[in-house]
Amino acid sequence: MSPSALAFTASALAAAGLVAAWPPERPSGTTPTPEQLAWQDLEYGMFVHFSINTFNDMEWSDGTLSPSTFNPTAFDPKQWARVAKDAGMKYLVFTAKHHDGFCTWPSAYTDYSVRSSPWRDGKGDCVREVANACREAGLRFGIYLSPWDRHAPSYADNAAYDRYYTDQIRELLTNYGDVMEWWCDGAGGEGHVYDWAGYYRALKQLQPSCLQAIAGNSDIRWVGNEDGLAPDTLWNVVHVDGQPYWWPAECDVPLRRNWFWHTDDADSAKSLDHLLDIYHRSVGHGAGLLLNVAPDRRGLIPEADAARVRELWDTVCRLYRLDMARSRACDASSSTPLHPARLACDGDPNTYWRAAEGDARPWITVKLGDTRRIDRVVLEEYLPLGQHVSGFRVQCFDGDEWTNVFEGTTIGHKRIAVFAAVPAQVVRVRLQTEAGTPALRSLGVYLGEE
Ligand code: FUL
Repeated sequence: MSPSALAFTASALAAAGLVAAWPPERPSGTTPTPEQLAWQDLEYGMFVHFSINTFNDMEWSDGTLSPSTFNPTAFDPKQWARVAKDAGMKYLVFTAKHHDGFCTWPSAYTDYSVRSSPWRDGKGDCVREVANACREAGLRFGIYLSPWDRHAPSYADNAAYDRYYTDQIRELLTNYGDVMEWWCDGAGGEGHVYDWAGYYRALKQLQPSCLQAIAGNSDIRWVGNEDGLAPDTLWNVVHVDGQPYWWPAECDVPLRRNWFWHTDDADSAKSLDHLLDIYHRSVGHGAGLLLNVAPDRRGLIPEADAARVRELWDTVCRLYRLDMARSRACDASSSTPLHPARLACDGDPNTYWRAAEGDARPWITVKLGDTRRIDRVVLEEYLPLGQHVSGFRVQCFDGDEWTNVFEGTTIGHKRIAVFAAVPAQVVRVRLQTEAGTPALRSLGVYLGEE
């Protein structure tokens, strides 16, 4: 087929809406693995800190608390999973072991675990029940296994501890089904040398699609604070020793002041406004959000906390209920044959608009059909082709003139731009790139406030 016939066929296919990924577009630059891509699409998860600290009003205990204190009266991770689902969360990461070394599963490698507790006569296994509850509810499951261990005697000997930690990786990745995220941090243990490369190898041998988060040779990076906030400019590609890596960021933050449940911090739960701000500055800046909700001594998420996270999701759903750009007429400075502008507004996450190579000033417009009041625009890049946008400007035409309403830097997985409400007939987004050709998976237009 001649090139012009190919282009004709391509545009006919595009016009008919048959624009799946054929022929595959050439990505430019560094791109995510399929697992990273799937993780980025989850956007929002629940962190659950629940262990021996819960029963002792502690955040960091030193490995000497008696296992006899661990005794939830109504342990029910199905309730956690229900809360997470109702709150719009797509995954859950559970503390199998915190810094104190207490194991919430009956590890074969230590007695400092639920097996030595009175809970269910020492026959309980929190990790199993949490994993099963997540699976039943359709939540992806993750495990936090703290490298810093203040109980294990082997911790004093690097090589012995590496064996211990690796044995526990093996237990947890062999006996509990799919683990989507392996969460480990560098807190405490300063001066201790961990065999991060060995842990990563063990992890990938056992479950190649499991993503290591935060510390060590991770697939997901820590955003750098525990406030739940990603910076305005967030690149997924980070250079390590001069080599580019796709390294998406996760924001972790507790709902209350502390990570574990305490007797005296119920009134420290973040307000709805605060949580909404966190959502907009994490997910809305292109990062993932892992919000911690702490079960109490019953082993249940307190009703007030459950209500707060549900309220957050209800609000997000209300703000982003009606996309005024959906299926509206689009235009662009240029496009590639199979990827015309309208694919940014078709609501299909697998299609995208891509500007033509060499387009130095790409822009896309969407006609809203009428004059509408709008106060937010949601943009997403099509990440299988890489992240390219380094700057963007949102402009509105009210029937008379164009006004600039928002200027931002990166887009990446998602960018939520909120501005004072304005009337608009046409919305235009101008893009700037440092290198490569931008591809927009989504352009949404909303009115949230009012
Ligand atoms: C930190 C820990 O020290 C905190 O206790 C908490 O688990 C938080 C999520 O990570 O590194």
